[in-house]
Formats: sequence, structure tokens, C-alpha cells
Amino acid sequence: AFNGTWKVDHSENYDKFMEQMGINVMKRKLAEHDNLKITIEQNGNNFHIKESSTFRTKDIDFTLGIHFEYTLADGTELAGTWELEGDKLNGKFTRKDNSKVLLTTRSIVGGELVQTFNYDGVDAKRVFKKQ
Ligand code: MYR
Repeated sequence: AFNGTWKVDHSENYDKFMEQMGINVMKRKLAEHDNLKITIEQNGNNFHIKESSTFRTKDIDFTLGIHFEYTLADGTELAGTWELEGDKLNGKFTRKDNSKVLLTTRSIVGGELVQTFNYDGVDAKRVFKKQ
């Protein structure tokens, strides 16, 4: 169900979320219009993600339940896991610099991919449309 190419359509509270993450206003303005596109290929428990945005292109491989590392476009390093709970992907990642937790989920809602974020008390979401 997650398979396909998804292009960001709109975001909610993403600026506040990034601010909580410590990202400065200039970078936040750019990130609001990052044209993020993710291509998801799921094979059983294995996922291959192609991320492309105005910042970079990046390939990510992970297996459900297996710890992996991921670096944000601003260089912030995270490590954690994705797990599948029913139809929802639950991600739990920890920042390496301050040990704070970033929670994220992906689910398909009405044919759109909804990704939620929570960091340090601030929630946000981004909604992606299938290409
Ligand atoms: C992936 O599945 O796409 C790779 C792993 C994602 C880890 C968590 C991503 C959180 C992204 C938050 C963007 C924050 C900008 C401040």
C-alpha cells in the first residue's frame, strides 16, 4: 500500500516542528518549499526509499524493527527503527546530539500518504499525493 512515488502536497504545523528541532528561520523557509518526493518500495519487511527534495537526493534502506541511522538535510543525525502496526508505520528515532526522541508515523488516508511528526511536545504532519 505504501509503494509508489509520493509528492508533498501540504504540511501542518511543520514550521513550528522544525523550530522545535532547532532549525533557523532561513532554513525553515526553504524547507517549507522543499518539494519533497519519496519513492517507497516495500518487499516484505524490507523498505527501499528514494528521497528527493530541493536539498538533496538520498537512498535509504531499512528493515522493519532493525535499528538504522539517518541524517537530516541539515546534518542532524538520528538513529532508530520503523515498525509496522496494522496498516501504520511507526518510527521512533533518537537524535544523536541530545538524545531527544522524534516520533513519526506513515499511513495511507483516503489515497494520500500522511506522515506525522512529534518532537519535544510539538506535532506536525505532511500530506503526500501519489504521482
Ligand atoms: C525514511 O523512512 O524516510 C527514512 C527515515 C526517516 C526518519 C525520520 C524522519 C524524520 C524527518 C523529520 C524532518 C525534520 C526536519 C526538521
